[in-house]
Amino acid sequence: MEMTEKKKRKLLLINPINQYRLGFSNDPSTSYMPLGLGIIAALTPDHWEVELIDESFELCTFRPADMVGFTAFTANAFRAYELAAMFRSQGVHTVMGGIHASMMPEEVVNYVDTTVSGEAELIWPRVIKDFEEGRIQKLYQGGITPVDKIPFVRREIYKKYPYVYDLIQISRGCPMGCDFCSVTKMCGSKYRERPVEEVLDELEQTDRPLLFIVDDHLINTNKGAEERAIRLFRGMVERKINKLWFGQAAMNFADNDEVLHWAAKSGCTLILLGIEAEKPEALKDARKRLNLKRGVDYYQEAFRKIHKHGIAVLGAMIFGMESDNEQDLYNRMEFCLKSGIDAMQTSIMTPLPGTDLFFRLRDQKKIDLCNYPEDWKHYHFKEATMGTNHMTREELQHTMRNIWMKLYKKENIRKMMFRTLRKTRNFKAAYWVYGTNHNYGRIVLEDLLGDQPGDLNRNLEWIGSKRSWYIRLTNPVLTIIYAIWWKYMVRRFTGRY
Ligand code: B12
Ligand code: SF4
Repeated sequence: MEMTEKKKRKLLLINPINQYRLGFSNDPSTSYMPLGLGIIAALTPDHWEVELIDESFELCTFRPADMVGFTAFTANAFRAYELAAMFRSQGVHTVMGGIHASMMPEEVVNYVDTTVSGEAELIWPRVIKDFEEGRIQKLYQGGITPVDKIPFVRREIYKKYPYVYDLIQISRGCPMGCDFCSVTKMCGSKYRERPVEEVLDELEQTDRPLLFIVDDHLINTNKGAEERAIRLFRGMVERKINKLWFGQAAMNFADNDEVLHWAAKSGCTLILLGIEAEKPEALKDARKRLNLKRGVDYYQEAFRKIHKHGIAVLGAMIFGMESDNEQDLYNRMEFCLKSGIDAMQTSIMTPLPGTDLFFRLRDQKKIDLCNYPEDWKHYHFKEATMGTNHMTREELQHTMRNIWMKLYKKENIRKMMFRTLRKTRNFKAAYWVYGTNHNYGRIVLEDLLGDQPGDLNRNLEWIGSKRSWYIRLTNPVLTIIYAIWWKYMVRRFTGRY
């Protein structure tokens, strides 16, 4: 036994984090487990020891290994290259996969020993075998995985870190092909839906009280999707998979009352809706067909239906579409404030590599931050990398700073919390919304955070400034609510750790 243990090869799986802008990794409550690496771990044979290093929690330093595997979003790609250089200088074989490697394999091959483009399920066993046999190649194409070949995520690798959420993926692919999005390019245009029973079995292996279903569309647009969703949510209730969860969906999430009923019953508390814009011209820019088809007038009706079931809405909005002018940005801000969305994800349009938007704007020489790979570190959606047809990059950035200061102002997010409570009559939803808006505020205003007078503290208050009457008035109310619910909430929202 001891002999076999000694002979095991070592695979380090690394989630590199952009050190220039931490983004979601700024806070443990928004540091999510890298699911792709859990799949790689599941596909790796037993005679390999696998260890995860997640830079959301610790900086990666050199440690001996036979092979290092990086995953990376575009915003983290440059950091992956820095780390790869460190491991390569010590003779460790480096491999990179994930979305950036899939969209930019021709770049990635210059910085790591082996690049894996596309999904890993069908190709990773071969990569490992080739490595063991001394004939590993520079580039592998993974392609699209048939749904029955997707393994359960090997969750034990996440145990070393205090992730607040469990993550699960129940389907891949999207036929919509929006202009700015890489999902159709990465995962193909057909929905690949895992069998409901299998998803429920995997869910039973998760043990955190909070869950994030990462699918881009919780309810796909194909035939039978609603019925399938109901089976899933009902199955969660029947199997007593007791979670508070959030997911991502398109506007069709609100179509069917029975779907909403079972979603809520199974613990759905917050749903991210890809709204993107309230202006049809901007939706046309982005080829956001689904929203155009419904019409922007439908949005509020959808929010109302969702609220009725006690679920809060996280509106994903994009600012800086090609046709946007300054007034459009302020109109979008007003929409965020008044439309009835509860939490606000407000991103700056960013040309992700591999998307139609990227190729078009690159050819038109409209992307300002294009000194790759260094400039990928700006591609985290909180920094303008280009202007619009009516604004320069600097004007866009400046306007966004003003808008963010208004949207994520402490008074405003507190008002939004009380509004959510009124509309959903769900305290958990209101609390989640409050935390989410706080987190987004910290992410978009990251460069203003500090502990000196004039800085913004982590509670989104200006250090040295007097508190407004609204904050002073509502503080006692919140104190009472916390006193009653605090223990329960801490247990729910921080997991068992
Ligand atoms: C979950 C998710 C998140 C989570 C992150 C969870 C996490 N820790 O990874 C959260 C909510 C934090 C998030 C945030 C953002 N996200 Co996001 N997110 C996703 C989503 C919906 C699913 C990713 C996922 O878990 N998939 C399931 C796993 C199994 O798939 P996978 O990671 O691709 O892994 C497979 C392969 O890539 C490969 N692989 C992966 N890693 C490795 C490593 C090796 C060594 C090998 C060999 C293979 C390999 O094998 C796996 C199995 O086939 C994708 C969309 C999508 N469908 O992919 C967008 C996506 C990844 N996100 C995206 C974006 C843009 C963002 C944001 C910037 C959005 C915003 N407006 O703020 C932020 C910023 C994130 C940041 N750190 O900078 C883009 C990224 C594009 C890019 N080129 O970088 C995507 C593709 C969506 C899109 N619209 O295009 N996101
Ligand atoms: S934005 Fe949503 S609907 Fe559009 S391609 Fe991406 S995943 Fe599909």
